[in-house]
Amino acid sequence: MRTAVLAAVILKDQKQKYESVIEECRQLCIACDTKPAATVTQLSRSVDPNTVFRSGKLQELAEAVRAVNADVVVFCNPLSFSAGNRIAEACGTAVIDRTALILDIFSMRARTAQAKIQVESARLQYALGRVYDADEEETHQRAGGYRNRGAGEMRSSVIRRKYQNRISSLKKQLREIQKQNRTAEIRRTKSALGRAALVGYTNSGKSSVMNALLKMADRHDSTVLEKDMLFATLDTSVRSLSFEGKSFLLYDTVGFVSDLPGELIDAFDSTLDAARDADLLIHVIDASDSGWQKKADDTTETLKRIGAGNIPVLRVFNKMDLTENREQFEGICISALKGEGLENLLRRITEMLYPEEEVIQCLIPYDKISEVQPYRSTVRMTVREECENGIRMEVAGQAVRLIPFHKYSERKSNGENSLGKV
Ligand SMILES: Nc1nc2c(ncn2[C@@H]2O[C@H](COP(=O)(O)OP(=O)(O)OP(=O)(O)O)[C@@H](O)[C@H]2O)c(=O)[nH]1
Ligand SMILES: [Mg+2]
Repeated sequence: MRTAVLAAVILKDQKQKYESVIEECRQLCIACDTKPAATVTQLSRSVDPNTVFRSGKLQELAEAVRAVNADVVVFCNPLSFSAGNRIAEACGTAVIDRTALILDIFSMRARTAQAKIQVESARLQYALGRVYDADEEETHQRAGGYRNRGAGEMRSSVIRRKYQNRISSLKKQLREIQKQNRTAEIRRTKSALGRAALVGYTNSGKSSVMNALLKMADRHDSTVLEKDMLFATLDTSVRSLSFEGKSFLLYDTVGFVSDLPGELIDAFDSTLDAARDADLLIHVIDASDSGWQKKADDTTETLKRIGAGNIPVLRVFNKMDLTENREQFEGICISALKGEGLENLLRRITEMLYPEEEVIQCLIPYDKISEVQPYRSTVRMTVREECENGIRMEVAGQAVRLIPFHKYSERKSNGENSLGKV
């Protein structure tokens, strides 16, 4: 495990915000297998462009590095390439900023081919930005009569080209993977199931909500990873669920953080499709977090940034077991851990996905199955059992779409809880 010293310049007019920013950086370190052993902060009116900290503080930072024998300094403020280098020189250790830390976490967690490609691409974008940074610095230093292109400039243009070529090749590979995913996606779309995506700040409990709903439907074997750690989920998972005969697809997605690095948003574009293509976004908020409002606002902002700003949103306040006054929360209140409020959540999801829909129970004789097959794209058929006279199924859809099924109808849905596997 690495040992780190956390560092931050706290701007005087943003004093309140910084406590939670530093705490989040601490959590990011832990998620990155790095022990934050000391913190050095400076209250200032502005950030020094050369060394971020003013000189006295830089000395203090170097001493803290020696005292805890740190492997790395993690800056909560963004660092330019040259400032990073100067601080590294003064402290005699590696120096990274929050973006690099987040990239490290994503690198560690990436498991699927798609995630690995996305992370490499994000890393290269970040590195490319720093090469441009370095170029600018060099140009500055040479200002005043230096006419020949320096060796440094030649070297950086070779590096730039190398990075750019690699990024293009990775993008090509991603498009291939996307094409394959699309085929599976088209199959799902044909089944006319509504799609709901769990979105929200990292660690708010999205995966836990998915699991709680799966467990409620006796689907213990298809749960996803939930963990008290930032960015536990990197890859999108999808499961089918059903409530009172209305089936839908539920997507678990990667969590957001404030000031999510642009490189990551670009690189994870295809992973974010799950949110962009959803019919409904279930915005999971950690109600026990005193800073939930700001995190919820930042999530809403990020959803706009990725092009999912116009999709209907259902706000879900999770971890209600850890909090008291419910009155302040406008939305569905649940506890994924205790299994509270889940039926209410499912009802609201299906109401929002399928307004004005009806469900009928049908018994379709085996020799009539091919007759109803063409309607698969306009209604949702959920097989309940195969019996002697045919297949018993629930058929859901707009009233007019159900007309061809009336002749096979056994009874109207009684509205009982009919959780089950699709
Ligand atoms: N007390 C309490 N803890 C919860 C509840 N829901 C989730 N948690 C805990 O919160 C932590 C994060 O849960 P996850 O479901 O992994 O959160 P996530 O939003 O999927 O996080 P990322 O995938 O990292 O973005 C875990 O330790 C959960 O056990 C809840 O209702 N009550
Ligand atoms: Mg998760």
